[in-house]
Amino acid sequence: MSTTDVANTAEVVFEVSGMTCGSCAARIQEVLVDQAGVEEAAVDVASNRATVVLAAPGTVDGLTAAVEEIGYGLTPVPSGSPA
Ligand SMILES: [Cu+2]
Repeated sequence: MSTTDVANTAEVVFEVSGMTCGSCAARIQEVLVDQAGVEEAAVDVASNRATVVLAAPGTVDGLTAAVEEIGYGLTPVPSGSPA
């Protein structure tokens, strides 16, 4: 229940868990773009990554919770870490 602050960036990369195929990725992407403050979301099943573009830097707890609700896990990847 901690708050995840993502400072100084509007683009956040997440590690996605529980995703096994393209339709998982599509579901997750649909949920992400539906969240307030999200401008764009791209989910890549091959790398288990989701890239979200936020309208403004802020917390991403709502995104994590929304994705957990449909049965997947979302963990922010610190910016600057190797792909
Ligand atoms: Cu699937």
